[in-house]
This record gives sequence, structure tokens and C-alpha cells, in this order.
Amino acid sequence: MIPFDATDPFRLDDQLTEDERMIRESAHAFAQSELQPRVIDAFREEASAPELFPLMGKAGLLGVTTPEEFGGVGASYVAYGLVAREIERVDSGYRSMASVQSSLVMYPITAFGTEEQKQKYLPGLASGELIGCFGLTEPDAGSDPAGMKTHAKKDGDDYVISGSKTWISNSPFADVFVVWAKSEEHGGAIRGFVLEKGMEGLSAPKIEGKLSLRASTTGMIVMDEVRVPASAMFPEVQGLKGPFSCLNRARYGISWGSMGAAEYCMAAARQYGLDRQQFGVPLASKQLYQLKLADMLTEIALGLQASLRVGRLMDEGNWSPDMVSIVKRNNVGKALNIARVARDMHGGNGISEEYQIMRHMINLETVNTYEGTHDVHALILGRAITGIAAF
Ligand code: TGC
Ligand code: FAD
Repeated sequence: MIPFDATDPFRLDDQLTEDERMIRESAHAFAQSELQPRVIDAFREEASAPELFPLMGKAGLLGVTTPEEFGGVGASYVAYGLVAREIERVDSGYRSMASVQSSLVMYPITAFGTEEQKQKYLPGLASGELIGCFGLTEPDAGSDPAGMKTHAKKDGDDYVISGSKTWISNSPFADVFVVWAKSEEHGGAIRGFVLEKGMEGLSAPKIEGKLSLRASTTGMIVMDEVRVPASAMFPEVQGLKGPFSCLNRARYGISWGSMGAAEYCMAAARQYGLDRQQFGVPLASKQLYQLKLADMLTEIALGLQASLRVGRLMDEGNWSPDMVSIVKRNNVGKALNIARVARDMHGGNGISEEYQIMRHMINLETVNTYEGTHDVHALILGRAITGIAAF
């Protein structure tokens, strides 16, 4: 037998490689020194922070799984998950900024792009000199992206793209726009295009007034007959499997990230219970208080192990998207519940920005919705179980 460590119940650390531990430690150091000091003000002010991208790039937090030849880190999916966990321990919005860049912009360019597209965009995206965004969702097509209206029309050697995307992370300050559109030339099949800031007819207004994920900037992508050369299109990939392949990676990262937010909330509730005296004793001495902490510890331990397992399977190439639905749905749902309970355990202080719990809680409302809502992932799993699509 060995002593039990309540901060690492299943000895996750022992299951990591030396490289993964180093990446986790450097992500932790970066998140605590660069992100934590600014997040309370950034969230309150709903501040845009494009300047964080070069800092994250320098710290090796962008393109963790992208091959080194394109400026990435060339590390494992487990390492990518560990980075997401450390960033989201501070704020889901900062993790969003990084995971869109890595999973939704660098991944499709790496997997589907031409050599020219890879050389042109990947090194700048890895260093954070370029910022990327991913446009799938539209005002009338959220959970059902097959219903998108954005379309691309062939005109000579060019494509002319029109339509609008909404709720797009990073778009107001993005340089590189990965956009999915129905191509008339390909019988209405969905194709991916890489657009650039400054193209005529392209704009990306900011969505103001979010009550969640305020440290991450969200906007629209409006395309009014944006003319792009044929070389802006991903040459091979057709249909929804293009964007969905990107979502698999981002959803997997979110499964780790949400556990980071939950770990923060649990650690804060534990400390609060030890420090706060009521009825002449610390709150942590009460059975009800300990029950809540025990439930949190259990869900976090199980959630992290599940994500580690999926990550290892991804690294081996033995995974399926349904596995990712299990961990995205479960971990985010559990993290949201943990944050709500931790908020309650802080009493009145729980609503104060200083204690940071409520920020995590309201961020996780978004995380539960984006990248496939909690219920959409239930339906993905329901289809896998029964063979019947109930969307
Ligand atoms: P369906 O008929 O199931 O599939 C269409 C084609 O796609 C293939 N496919 C997948 N390929 C790879 N990975 C997956 N996970 C895949 N799921 C499906 C499938 O094999 C098929 O291929 P083919 O060759 O036969 O054409 O598609 P459907 O239209 O019935 O969709 C079903 C549903 C509900 C599962 C899907 O539409 C869905 O997942 N909806 C949720 C939408 C969503 O997650 N949007 C996310 C937008 S991006 C975002 O939120 C970023 S937030 C980022 C941040 O800030 O962190
Ligand atoms: P809807 O699809 O309208 O769903 C509304 C409700 O109906 C949900 O509860 C849902 O579970 C339920 N529902 C939907 N379909 C069914 C069904 N068949 N059966 C039962 N219930 C159903 N998108 C991008 O493309 N890129 C981004 O970078 C991006 N960033 C985002 C950042 C933020 C802050 C937010 C809030 C969203 C972002 N999104 C992004 C969009 C996000 O992916 C969508 O909000 C999400 O997919 C849900 O779509 P919707 O909002 O249209 O909700």
C-alpha cells in the first residue's frame, strides 16, 4: 500500500511520460504566471487579448500535436489534453482561444491542407503571430450544421463565398479564417476554405454582452461575395467529416480542460471549508461539506482517467468519435455541477469575482453548449447504442 494523495487520487502523474510531465509543468507555470494575474480584470472588462497568442506560442502551447516541421510541438494527444487542463484551471475562455487555434485551425490545415497552405499558415499559427478562427455555426444552423446556408460559387478560377457564421471564437481579431461552405460546383457538398483578414467583403464583428466566457472574444464572420482563388480550398476533404474531424480533437481537449476548471473549484472549496468557521468549527469538519468534496474528488478522478484513456487511444490510432462524445459530455457536465456546488459551498463569497468560482461556473455553461451540446452528445451516443439516429 502507498499513502493516498487526494490531489492525484489515481496517480495520473505516474501514467505520464517524462515529456508529458515537462509539458504539463511548463503549461502550469505559464498559466499561473501569465494568465491568472490578468483573468479577473479581463473577464470583468470583457477584454480582447490577442497579445496572448504570441505568449502562448512562445510557451509551446499552440499546435501541441502539430508536427515540428511546421513549427508545432509534435507531442502526444495526452500532452495536448494536459495543456488544456492547465489553461482551463485558470479560465475556459483562455483554453478556448488556444484550442480553436490548435484543433480547429492548425489541425485541418495539417490534415487537409496543401503543402502551400501548410507552409504559409502553420508556422505563424504555431508561434501565435497569426490568429485563427473556425466558422461552422450559423444563425440558423447550430447543432445541425448540415443546414448551413453559406455557399461557394465557382467563377472562373476563383470561388465566391457568401453567408454568415455566428458565435465564432477569436473571429474579431483573427488573421486566418477556416470557413465551411456548401460548394455549388460539388453538388452542394461542404468544402473548407482558408480566408484571410482584409479580403474584400469579409468582416468579423464582435458579439458584445456575453455573460459567460467573457475573457474570450467571440464574433461573427460575414462574407459578402468574398472572392478567393481555388488554392484557398482544402483540395480533398468533402462533406461534414471535414469539420467534424476538427471537432473530435477540440472536444477531446475540452474533456481535459473542464476537469482543470473542476479541480480549481474543488481546491477552492476545500480551502474555504478549512478556513471558514461556523458554529465554532471549520465548515470542512461537517459531514455534508465532506460529502460534497468526496463527490467532486470521485468525478474528477474518473473523468481524468477516462480522458487519459481516450488520449492514449488517439495516440495509438485506436479511437472513435463516440469515445470523445463520452468524455466531452461527461466531464463538462460533471465540471459544471462541481462548479455550481463549489459556488454554494462558498456561501455569499461564492458570488464574488475575487473567489473566481462563479466565473468558472458561468464559463462552463458555454462549454456545456459549444462543440456539441450535452444533449447532442447524448444523441450521438444513443445512435451508437441503438443504431437509430434520433437527432
Ligand atoms: P452524420 O450524418 O452523422 O455525418 C455526416 C458525415 O460526417 C461523418 N461524421 C464524422 N466524421 C468525423 N468525426 C465525427 N465525429 C463525425 N461524425 C460524423 C459521417 O461519417 C458522415 O460522413 P460521410 O462521408 O458519410 O458523409 O451528420 P449529421 O448531419 O446527422 O450530424 C449529426 C450531429 C448532430 C452528430 C452533428 O451535426 C453534430 O455533432 N452537431 C453538433 C455541432 C457542433 O458540435 N458544432 C460545433 C461548432 S465549433 C464550436 O463549437 C467551437 S467552440 C470552440 C471553443 O471556443 O473552444
Ligand atoms: P441549438 O442547436 O439551437 O440548440 C438549442 C437547444 O436545443 C440545446 O439545448 C440543444 O441541445 C437542443 N437541441 C438541438 N438539437 C436537438 C435535437 N435534435 N434533439 C433534442 N434537443 C436538441 N461555433 C463555431 O463554429 N466556431 C466557434 O469558434 C464557436 N465558438 C463558440 C463560442 C461561444 C462562446 C459559444 C456560445 C458558441 C460557439 N460556437 C462556435 C457555436 C456552438 O458550437 C453552438 O452554439 C452549438 O453547437 C449549439 O448550437 P446553437 O447555439 O445553435 O443551439
